[in-house]
Amino acid sequence: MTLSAAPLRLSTADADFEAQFAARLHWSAEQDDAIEQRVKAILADVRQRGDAAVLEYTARFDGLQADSMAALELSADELKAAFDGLPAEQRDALEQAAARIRRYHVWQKTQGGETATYRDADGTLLGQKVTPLDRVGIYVPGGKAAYPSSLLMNAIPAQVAGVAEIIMVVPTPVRGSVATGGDGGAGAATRGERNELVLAAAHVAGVTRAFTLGGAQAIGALAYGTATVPKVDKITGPGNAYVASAKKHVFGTVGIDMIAGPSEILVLADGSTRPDWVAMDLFSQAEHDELAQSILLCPDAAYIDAVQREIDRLLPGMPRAEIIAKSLNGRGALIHTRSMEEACAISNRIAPEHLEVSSTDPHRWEPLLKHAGAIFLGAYTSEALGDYCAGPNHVLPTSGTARFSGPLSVYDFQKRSSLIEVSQQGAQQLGRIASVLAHGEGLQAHAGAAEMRLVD
Ligand code: HSO
Ligand code: ZN
Repeated sequence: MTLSAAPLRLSTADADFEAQFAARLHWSAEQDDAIEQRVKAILADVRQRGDAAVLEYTARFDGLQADSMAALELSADELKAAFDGLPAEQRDALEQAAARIRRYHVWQKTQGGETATYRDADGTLLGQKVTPLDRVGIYVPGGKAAYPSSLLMNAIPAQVAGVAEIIMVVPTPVRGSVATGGDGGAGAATRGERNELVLAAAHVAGVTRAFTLGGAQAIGALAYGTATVPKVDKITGPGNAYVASAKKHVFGTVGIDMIAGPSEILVLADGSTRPDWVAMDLFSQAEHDELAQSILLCPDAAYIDAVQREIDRLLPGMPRAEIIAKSLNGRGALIHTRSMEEACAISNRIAPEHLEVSSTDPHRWEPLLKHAGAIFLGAYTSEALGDYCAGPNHVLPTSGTARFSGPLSVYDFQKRSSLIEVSQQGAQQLGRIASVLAHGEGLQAHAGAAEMRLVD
């Protein structure tokens, strides 16, 4: 069977454009009730029985047998050994990416991530004190969805924020035949499939502790704490449907980041970029997931034809051609617009996770763009560079949530406390205002506390 990929062709001039556009964009992360029920039961069990429950679920779901939780902990030496065992080229790439990501987030911290105060004329001091979270948990998916780059994107901002302890969990399932033996040490465990690049990235990022745990049981262990796994204050990182559901359930006991949907890219093209570059950028998100969405918006119909020709030419050479084809055929779109201005307006309606402005004059269009997780300006700024090493975070709002939220950041690992120091003089003016409002609310003690501080 020869694969072909033909994203839906639409034109804003078509009478049925709105209906077709809405149908193509439609996406709902439907809750699966069966998953919800199982996750609830696992969480309750982990909460009650701690390590014993976590060990049982890890054996049942991941096939990973351990005689103690200690056997599921990866030592700093093991993480370092994973790093040392990589080819020099991969070690360098990880370190350079980490350094750039760190530098960006250090800069980000200076942009509103530090304690600041001001004084009223009467000497009253007001401001906000910024403090890091004490301990966070980072979930790293296993198997083919394991991205070392995502570990860097979660752990580095936490570290830059000043989080003292970063606890990583990563499932290492045993596939096929049952593995045997253990490595002795703290305890014996079968050895699951480990992703060396992920472990190496954990070394580079400097995680504090790491456990070979996954699924809802790992989220439960982090949220409630067990004798071995420390209870964290916030859990970040992507995961499968069980993990997503578990994160929603533990929200409130701990903070969580976001529940990410499939990846998306929107390319806004004026027709000046090489069409093969744009075709490959569309592929780059499509290859993540059959449900990923790649969209091109362009006022030049001949250019859209050229991109389609490049899609046809390049697809057969892609190792993940099947996933790309399913994604482009099912959710992709090539949209002809009347103008770049109209393309910008449509992009704002979509609020994409990634937005490439593939134009000779990207700064002309950027002011028109309001809603996007990350904006990549100019033909050389492929999203792939941002995914790995440009510096800004690649954990971004999906499914239109860029309308009200932004990238994962240093700020997600900090919190703010208001600072208020009222001077004697300030207490006179504020006391009168507070007294009036307190009486209005019928709260006599509030009024009294304000009035007692009035000098006469
Ligand atoms: N594009 C993904 C991140 C990623 N890409 C990781 C490659 N590896 C979501 O922003
Ligand atoms: Zn990507």
